[in-house]
Amino acid sequence: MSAHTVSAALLAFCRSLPKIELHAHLNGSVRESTLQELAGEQLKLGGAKTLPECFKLFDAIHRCTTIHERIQRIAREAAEDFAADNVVYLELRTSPKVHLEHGVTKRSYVDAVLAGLAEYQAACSAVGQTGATVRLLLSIDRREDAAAALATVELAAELMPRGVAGIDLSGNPAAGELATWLPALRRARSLGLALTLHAAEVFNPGETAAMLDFAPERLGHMCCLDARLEAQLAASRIPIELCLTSNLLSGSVTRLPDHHFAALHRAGHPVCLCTDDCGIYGTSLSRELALAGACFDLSPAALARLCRDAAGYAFLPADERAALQAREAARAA
Ligand code: 6MZ
Repeated sequence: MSAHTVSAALLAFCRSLPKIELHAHLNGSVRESTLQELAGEQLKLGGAKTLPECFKLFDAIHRCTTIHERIQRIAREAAEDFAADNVVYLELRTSPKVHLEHGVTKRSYVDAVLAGLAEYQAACSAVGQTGATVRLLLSIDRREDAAAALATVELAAELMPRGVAGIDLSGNPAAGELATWLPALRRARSLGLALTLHAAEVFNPGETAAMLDFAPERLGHMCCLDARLEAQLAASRIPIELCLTSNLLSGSVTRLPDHHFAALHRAGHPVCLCTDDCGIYGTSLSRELALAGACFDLSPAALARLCRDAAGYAFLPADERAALQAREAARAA
């Protein structure tokens, strides 16, 4: 469901662009058909959901997906689906979960995700294709305490050689306090993990100012700012992951034409368009680009530039990021 339609031609153009997805939650990107198979008729995706409704839905999704074989399957399918949408570089994020009734520990959960991604890569190699490059970010859930957050960070550091590239802070913005996770976030930084924080999905000026002061490599959302925070953000030049459909359907913005993408893009602030939860919100990265094109009157060249610029914000070592940027530039030429 969406109040906005985009033309088939614009959508086709956006599909043809090689894209970079930097903000996608694994369990939010679950295929509707897979969820229906796993959960039966009890769970329905699609439609507008307030943030609290959205987090209730996540709890229900987690109850049926947090089993090793299922999480492996969902990870493989997510990589397949983004690649089918012509995403060439994907950063997928997920919070490592403990479900002892199914023998799931944070470590075994992430192993299952990595096994799903390896399965995707193997299937590509088997048909002589390179496939999308996929990196994993581990999320700290705002319901977690300091020790659980630190455990996620230590796990991420250990798994860097297997494709874990950074740490995200996400979850219900009404839960918890930044001070709880700061020691873990500082530890992540000292271990060389890149950081992205969900910020200002709801109005919380003290926390948002502290997050900006902390200066993560990227920020997600940044919807609810006052003039002072806008100035602090502008001065920071921190790249922002923007998710149009998610913000609209969850009510963080009221109308797409008023989305802060417009002002940030106009001001030349570094931004990238992302899906957030393409399964829950029934979207794709191509569709998000097409929506931006239609709502903010962006030319095809401007849309292509958005994709290319996103390569510069990837959580990759400088040489790999430069190679990704060079590939994007060569494709555009
Ligand atoms: C904040 C969100 C989110 O980690 O189980 N998540 N956190 N704001 C949002 N905006 C809509 N969408 C998803 O994926 C689902 C988890 O990602 C976070 C929530 O913690 C959610 O439980 P994983 O793979």
